[in-house]
Amino acid sequence: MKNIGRTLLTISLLLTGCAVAQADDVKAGDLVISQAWSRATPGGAKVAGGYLTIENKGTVADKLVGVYADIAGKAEVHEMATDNGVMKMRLLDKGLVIDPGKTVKFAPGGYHLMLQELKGPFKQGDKVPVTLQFEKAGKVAVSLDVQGVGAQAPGDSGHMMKKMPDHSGMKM
Ligand SMILES: [Cu+2]
Repeated sequence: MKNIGRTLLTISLLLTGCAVAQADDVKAGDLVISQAWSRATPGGAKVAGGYLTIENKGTVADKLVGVYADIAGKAEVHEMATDNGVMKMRLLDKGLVIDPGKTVKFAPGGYHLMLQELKGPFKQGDKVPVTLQFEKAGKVAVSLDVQGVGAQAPGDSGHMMKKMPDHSGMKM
């Protein structure tokens, strides 16, 4: 009986360990996805950005071709860039190539997951499940850790409220 108890304890510890590791890094084939986060949506906002880091540890390129989220009526992969001094974003309708040996970081002011037609607010501390669709690695489920309203990075409390380009007030 004692041994069984110990075995069960070991198993549950192992399971807990796995769950914790998954919240941070998600492995799918040669890809490692980490630091998935988003921001709390202020009063009734219907759009939110999703940010994460994708590392390709393999020897062939893969491509992020789509994103899905139950909470969003529409979800897309976007890029934000300065065009003649004006910040603009565009839909990456041909997907985003993740070259072998490279790490692509999604962040405010750059690549982002654009979640639109939100069915509910994002609150700080929430975990928002989204599914990434890769050409080779297939569907990969990740969850976005929701940070404070003004956060610029995961773990950022958002109190600084730096003036960085983001979606608030942007027109599509
Ligand atoms: Cu966008």
